[in-house]
Amino acid sequence: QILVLGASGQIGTELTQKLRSVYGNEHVIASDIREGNKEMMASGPFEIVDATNKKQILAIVQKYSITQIYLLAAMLSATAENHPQKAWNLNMNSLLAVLDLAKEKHINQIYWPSSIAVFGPTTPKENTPQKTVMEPSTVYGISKVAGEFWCDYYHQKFGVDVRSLRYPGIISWKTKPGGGTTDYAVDIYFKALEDKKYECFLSENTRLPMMYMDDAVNATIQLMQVKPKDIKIRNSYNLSAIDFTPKEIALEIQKHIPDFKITYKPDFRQQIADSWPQSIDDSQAREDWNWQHQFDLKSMTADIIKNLEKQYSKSL
Ligand code: VAH
Repeated sequence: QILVLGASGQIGTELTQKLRSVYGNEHVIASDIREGNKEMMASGPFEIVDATNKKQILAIVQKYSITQIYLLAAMLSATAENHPQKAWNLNMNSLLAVLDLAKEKHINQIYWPSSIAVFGPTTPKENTPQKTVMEPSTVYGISKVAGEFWCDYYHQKFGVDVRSLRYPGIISWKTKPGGGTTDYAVDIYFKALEDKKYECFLSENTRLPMMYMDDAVNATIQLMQVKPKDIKIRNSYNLSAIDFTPKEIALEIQKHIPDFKITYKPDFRQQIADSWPQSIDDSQAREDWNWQHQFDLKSMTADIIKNLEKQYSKSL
């Protein structure tokens, strides 16, 4: 039995649906502090849960005999800069609550996402290695570094089976992200279809590591299915697929929508983006559990535009 915390968010929404298709609707309990989209609410059990409240989580764990938790509740990088204390409380207390439930043997497996935001201005920017300097300059990054150390600690000390990936920017079309620095690469597709123009909050040559949602969801489920002995990294695996700049994604969109126009007006998020790597070396994930991505910028763009066009024509 699986519990997804943060199931109504950008990744939670698609992860829940994929888990339901793999393990069966009744075996995947979705939860969040707000309801999810129609598809999720209709396809299986849903519970309102505050992910920082251990008692509430335990009640659900017992009600459904949960064995695995995917913890997707978090405050992202840009929002966290404006609400540091709230971000720390949400990002840390939810993780510690779930780690404790595993330590106390209420559950036996945890997935927790880390991020390339664990890296900072002093980290090598290109092909950032698995083991390198982690001196983040954002509140979000600090919470992810601390979280990674907690995961490793609970594994070493109490044998907790916790697994983690350092996600790059995740690009989706079903649910929008909220409050991240990589959100532009989602917004741009919606704006391209709605008004054929987009004002980007990052500058044209800001290169960041990114990944299509389908790849991210597959990596997550794949990691959770690996035999424990094959998981060599217990803080968090580097994970990568593609990297591009706002200019490059705009050019790709123009192949489908020739009169699409992009303008640039960098804001405070530019500094966050500038502190992160441009590309990631994820060879350890590829070696240890055979990680492979499917989508590049071209195939991802074609897939998103095809799906959004379908969605817009339905809503007309
Ligand atoms: C953010 N999407 O922008 C997140 C992420 C790689 C960055 O973790 O905050």
